Amino acid sequence: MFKKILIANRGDIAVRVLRACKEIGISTVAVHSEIDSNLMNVLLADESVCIGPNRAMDSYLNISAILSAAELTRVDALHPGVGFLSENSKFAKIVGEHNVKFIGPSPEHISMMGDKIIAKKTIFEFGIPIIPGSKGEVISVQQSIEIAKDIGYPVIFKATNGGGGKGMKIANNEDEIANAFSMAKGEAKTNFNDDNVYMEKYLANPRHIEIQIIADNYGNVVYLGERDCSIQRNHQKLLEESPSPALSKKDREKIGKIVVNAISKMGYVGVGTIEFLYENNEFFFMEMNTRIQVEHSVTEMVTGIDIVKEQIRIAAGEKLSFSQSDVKINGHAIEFRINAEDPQTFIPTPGMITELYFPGGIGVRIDSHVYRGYKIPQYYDSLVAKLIVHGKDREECLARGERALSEIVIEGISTTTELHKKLVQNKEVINGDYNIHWLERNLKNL
Ligand code: MV4
Repeated sequence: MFKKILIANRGDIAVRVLRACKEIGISTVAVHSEIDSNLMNVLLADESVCIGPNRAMDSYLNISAILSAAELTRVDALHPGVGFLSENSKFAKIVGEHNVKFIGPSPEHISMMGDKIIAKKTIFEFGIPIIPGSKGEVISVQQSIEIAKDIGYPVIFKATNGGGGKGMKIANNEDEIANAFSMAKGEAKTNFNDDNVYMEKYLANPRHIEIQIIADNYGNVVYLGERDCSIQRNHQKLLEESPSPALSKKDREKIGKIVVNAISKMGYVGVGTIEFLYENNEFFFMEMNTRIQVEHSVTEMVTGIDIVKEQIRIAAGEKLSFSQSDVKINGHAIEFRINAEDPQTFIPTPGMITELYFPGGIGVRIDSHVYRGYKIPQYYDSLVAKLIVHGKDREECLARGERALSEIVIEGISTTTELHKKLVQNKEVINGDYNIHWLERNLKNL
């Protein structure tokens, strides 16, 4: 097992990784920007290194500064967390070349999934269903029209190197193709410095359902059920739950088997998430995330498996300590993302937390890095805390969520807590009757 790990991240996820390290008995090194010297993960770590000025470009994305910190503190592994450099294959490769184990999949698997066309092709070859569309890039309006004739309207153009919904344009008929094609190319160029786009059939009202997998170096691959992340706004997830209210046990087992088979054939090692659009009882591959995700905790609550600890053990060359038949989905879990944002406009509200009380009691988990007197900086994302509640079934879980939300006190800043209180009382949320557009369509009437 590793002796010392550098955590190349900040905030709640850095605390989450640090907790796993402490429980295994691994020393921790925190790296931080200038303003982050009083961050909880820095205070809890055994050692810390300031890696640069506040802008992420100068610190958390500064590869040479992070490598220097790794050499200076003589760590034997590095955990990238989420966001920042966690899906940067070049970073993963350089870390490995410095004799530091990158806690994640191989650079080759990271870059394979980073290119959306290669990802789709690979995933399809290994038997996972994909959305009908162009074979690769579309290069002309004429070609787009030909493909659309085949798959039917509406269609969507997506950036090959895209993500987060940027560079996506819908065409409802042949007349809209030329405009959508050039708009998508323009946005792709602006956002990703690459104007390549591809085309798919547009699914109007799907859910976002993702499968968590974990794979070791010895060919063992296990799926840990799914998460329904459909309640989102502007591609920012707000509430996630497991199991999905839309999925039967039979459907879960069917997609689970397909995913495990594909991941085995790919030779993928580590934790990963295969994201799907789910419509009319059908799964369509969207993307694969090659890192731990923010919402991994809902899966931990229903499976009882510490995914971060398993991730570290796998990177250290250990075998998975459980098999598929050991994995049982127990009850229900919901994660509420408490963000420092206005609950109506979602405009960030950085500033000092002047009063703080987090809920507790049976089935309640808080993953957070903030404390009373902590000042949320303007430079990074706005996640303040994740409230995760677990219950024997969805009904108890929702009631527990409502109870826990009512106990939260966060003063000095606005948070999304108020929105969550409305969500858990909403009839459609209670019925599990929502899709990826539900929040944006219902925000005004909540
Ligand atoms: C789609 C789609 C509908 N049809 N693809 C958004 C982000 C990117 N990763 C993929 N996205 C979508 N792809 C087809 N063929 C709708 C979305 C989409 C979406 C997906 C998941 C979660 C939220 C979303 C919000 C808007 C659009």
